[in-house]
Amino acid sequence: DVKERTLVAVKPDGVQRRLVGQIIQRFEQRGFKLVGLKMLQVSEDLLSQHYCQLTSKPFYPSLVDYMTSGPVVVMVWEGHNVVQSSRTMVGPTNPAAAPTGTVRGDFSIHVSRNVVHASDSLEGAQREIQLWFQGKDLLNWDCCDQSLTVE
Ligand code: DAT
Ligand code: MG
Repeated sequence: DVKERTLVAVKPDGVQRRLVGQIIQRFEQRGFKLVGLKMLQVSEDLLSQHYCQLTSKPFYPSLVDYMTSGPVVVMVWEGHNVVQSSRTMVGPTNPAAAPTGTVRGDFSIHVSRNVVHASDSLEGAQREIQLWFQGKDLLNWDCCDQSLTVE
């Protein structure tokens, strides 16, 4: 499905370290299409909905502190197999286990400061996109090189 979409976010450490451009560049050069983008300071309420499966974890309070410590840049990327490919590009949750060449493997060393978020499944992506974006803020547009990246 060439219209598959996923949510990717540069977390506060990634914004502070000026990694936004390099992270966007990786998704652009892979061939995915940017259909939504914004910068915001995350509220605790939004974060608890985003991470609803993690709120009872022991690390959740420090995750809240980290994720609300500064602005995030949140994006929706579209393209063939984008959910799974984005997870591969981002790398494992723990940067210590992340291969070089992944965002986490190239830019981070510790699970509590892993630079970037990407949705983990189609259903998760749909849920997260609805949580972070209003439908009107996601654009349907034709990219001139589409016939060169998918059949
Ligand atoms: P991912 O971000 O790879 O989807 P996740 O959804 O399991 O991983 O967890 C969300 C975030 O929570 C993760 O990016 C960093 C933080 N986190 C997860 N496990 C952690 C742990 N054991 N200690 C500290 N932070 C953790
Ligand atoms: Mg996750």
